[in-house]
Amino acid sequence: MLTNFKKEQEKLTQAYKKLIEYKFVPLQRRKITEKDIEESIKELQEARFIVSFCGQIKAGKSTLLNALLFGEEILPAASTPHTAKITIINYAEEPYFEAVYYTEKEWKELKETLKKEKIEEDGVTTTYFDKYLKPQLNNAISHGIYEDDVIGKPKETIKDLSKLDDYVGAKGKYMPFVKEIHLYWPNEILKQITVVDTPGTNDPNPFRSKITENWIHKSNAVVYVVYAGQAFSTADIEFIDKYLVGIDPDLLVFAVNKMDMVDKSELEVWINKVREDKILKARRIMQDRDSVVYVSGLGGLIRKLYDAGKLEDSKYGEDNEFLERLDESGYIENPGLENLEKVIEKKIIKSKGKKLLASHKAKIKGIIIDKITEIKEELRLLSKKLEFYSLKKEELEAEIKKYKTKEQELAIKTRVLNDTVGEILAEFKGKLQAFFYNIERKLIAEIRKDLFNLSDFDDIRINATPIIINALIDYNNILFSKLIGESNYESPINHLTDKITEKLKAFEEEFQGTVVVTAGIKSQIYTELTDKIGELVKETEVKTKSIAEELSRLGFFGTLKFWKREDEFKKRRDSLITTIEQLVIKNYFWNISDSIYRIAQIQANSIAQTITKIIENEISTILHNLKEIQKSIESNEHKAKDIQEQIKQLESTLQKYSEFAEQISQLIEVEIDEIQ
Ligand SMILES: Nc1nc2c(ncn2[C@@H]2O[C@H](COP(=O)(O)OP(=O)(O)O)[C@@H](O)[C@H]2O)c(=O)[nH]1
Ligand SMILES: [Mg+2]
Repeated sequence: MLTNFKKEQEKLTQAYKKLIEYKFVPLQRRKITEKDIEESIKELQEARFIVSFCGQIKAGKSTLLNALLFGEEILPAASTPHTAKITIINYAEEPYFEAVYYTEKEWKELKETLKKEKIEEDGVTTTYFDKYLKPQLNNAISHGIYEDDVIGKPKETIKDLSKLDDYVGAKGKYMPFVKEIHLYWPNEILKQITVVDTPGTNDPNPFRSKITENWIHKSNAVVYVVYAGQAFSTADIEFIDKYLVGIDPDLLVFAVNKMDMVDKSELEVWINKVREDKILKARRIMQDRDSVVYVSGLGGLIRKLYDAGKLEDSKYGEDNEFLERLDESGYIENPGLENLEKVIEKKIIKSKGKKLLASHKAKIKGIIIDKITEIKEELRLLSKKLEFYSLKKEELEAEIKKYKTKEQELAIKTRVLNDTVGEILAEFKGKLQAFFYNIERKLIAEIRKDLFNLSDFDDIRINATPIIINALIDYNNILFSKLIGESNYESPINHLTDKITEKLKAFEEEFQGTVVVTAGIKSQIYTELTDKIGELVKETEVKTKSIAEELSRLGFFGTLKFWKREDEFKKRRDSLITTIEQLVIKNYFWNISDSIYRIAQIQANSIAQTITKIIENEISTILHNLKEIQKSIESNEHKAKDIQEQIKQLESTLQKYSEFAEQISQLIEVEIDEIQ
């Protein structure tokens, strides 16, 4: 029995083991560990089913089980009415049984119930207690067993199965006090199936019928045994009504027993008729062809006894006539037990086995999917990270480009600034020279006129210097008003400051913090010029005086004839004028012009320098930023490389897992779409 189920079970166990071997666990997502898998394997291995056998007394349940499970007569079977005890059969390496006695409370209740349960026999009314229990108790007493000796006592364990009759046999001395029997036998199939031999129908014992009902409801397959000679009698229908109503019809097997005693084709006609019963039809009972199985329990048992060489020593060994008849029926040769086993297995699989296998398959599939999803998710996160770094790189490279452009722009600006200042100064120089040339020319013309009026050397000595100095003082005033005067548009200085304001305005605005104070240039020039001119006037005075004095000393003509003296005076006067022009006036103006230019140059350059410094600061900030960006690009590249390596590894991991998953999915025949 259960061969297919076991195969599936083995495959699933292997699949679970592969999950561990291939490291599908631990699974982070659902916190599934190796231990959980081991538990699942245990749960799968320990999967148990319950199959209960029920039916009327003497239908042959015990005989059928003896044939199916033991191969010898372990469960007492008898042709006389036999008192049934519910017997729960499980696996053990060595056979033994346990007798469970009624508790005191149960015993008291039982007796009361049986005393109330009336039965009629041959016109005489009596109770179950008087008819059945009382003689049983008397029988026990005759063996020296009183109820106080066993009722309420813990269950007893007995190794000798031949003693079973003492506990369940009609004449058993403990029999009346036993509530149920647990029987253990070394048949592999019992490792997975608990078999329950239930008492017959119409049992007045309320405990037994309750226990029977409980076991039937817990069962994964229920075998209802009917006696072929009286198949589906009223009593059977009553039993079906009482116990099998709540049972899924898919779990029910009808074992028509003692087939060796009837004509099969006749019986089948009857069974087909029964099948048509409205009530059975409505409840879907027996509707499935598979659910009716024809067997001979006794034929099966004898066959097994024979095969094991135990037939001769058994109680059937002597009865040759009986054996011959049985043999002729063909039911020793083929007792139908294999078919019964197959049907029972089908029911078990249909009820619980399939669900169980499916749930384990689903578990395995779920773990595989989760593992693969886990890796895919990890991959997705890594690619996202990688994408982030590549975007970041683009961003940083764009920034570098921006900064480099800015740097170039700034470098150009510095050049433009210096060029502009150079141009402004050059223009200023030209204007300044023209300005002074103009003034100088006029002044020289004026001085020359006055100096020409000087009549003799004394006149020169006394008046030449005041003429020049006065003219200079006059011109100095003119100079100031023309040079710096607010309203004078021709003033080279106004022109200069206008130009500076105009040309450097943009720089000033762009580089905040720079203040081009053109007014400052003017006042600077003014102060410096005032000092300078004062100095120059004094210097000039001294210079002219000394020239004039030198000339007046030259006024002594000595032996020069008087008619020649007039010419000599003019010559000397003209030479004085030329000297004054060259040495004094020109020098004076050059000096002033030069001084003004220097001041303007210093001022303009200082403005340019201030702006340049700011630009340079900006450039150095840019260079610093560029370095930082370059550093981040490098570090990002490093990280991206790491991630790429991780992705590569994870991809090969995923590939490996997919292959393993494929293997497992083929093993347990489950399709897993998510593998790819
Ligand atoms: N001919 C024949 N007799 C059987 C078969 N199975 C059981 N019996 C007999 O029917 C009687 C009652 O059987 P038993 O197993 O005690 O029935 P239970 O009360 O349902 O457990 C016994 O005498 C068995 O030998 C069978 O397949 N063929
Ligand atoms: Mg029995």
